[in-house]
Amino acid sequence: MTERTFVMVKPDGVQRGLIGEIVGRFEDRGLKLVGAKFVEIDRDLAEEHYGEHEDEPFFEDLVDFITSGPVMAMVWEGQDAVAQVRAMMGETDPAESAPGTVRGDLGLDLGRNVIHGSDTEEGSAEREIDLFFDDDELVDYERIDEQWLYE
Ligand code: IDP
Ligand code: MG
Repeated sequence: MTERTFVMVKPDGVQRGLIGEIVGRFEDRGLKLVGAKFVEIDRDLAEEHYGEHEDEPFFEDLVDFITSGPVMAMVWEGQDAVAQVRAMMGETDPAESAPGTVRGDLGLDLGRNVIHGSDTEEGSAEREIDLFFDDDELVDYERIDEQWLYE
């Protein structure tokens, strides 16, 4: 099923110059970029985005971290995009992530795990896309390779 997911290169990934590497992986996979913005997240948005973790001991550190510098926020579209992006990201902890995944190739530490992607829970991706993007900031278009990506 064609769907959209929210992806963000976190401040550590931006500072380490990994935007291109990460975008390239999703492009190569055949996912389609339909929205992107390079922004600094304010505290309110960070707290809302990570609201499900507000009772966790790491919540304040997480909000500090995600607001500590610019992020690359994106929407990627494709078949089974939410689950495919999660698989490409690896585990939450880079130390437990398989080589070949973004976190398994590009990170070492749980608190600096380079990338965010919506989880597969019903409605998560839509909620996050709506938080970061207005409807008119998302682009409908065809990529010329679509007939070679999909049967
Ligand atoms: P996810 O990013 O793989 O979906 P979540 O459990 O949703 O993982 O956690 C959100 C973010 O919170 C993680 O990406 C990581 O940055 C941070 N985080 C999660 N668990 C911990 C922890 O135990 N200590 C410190 N930070 C954590
Ligand atoms: Mg999560």
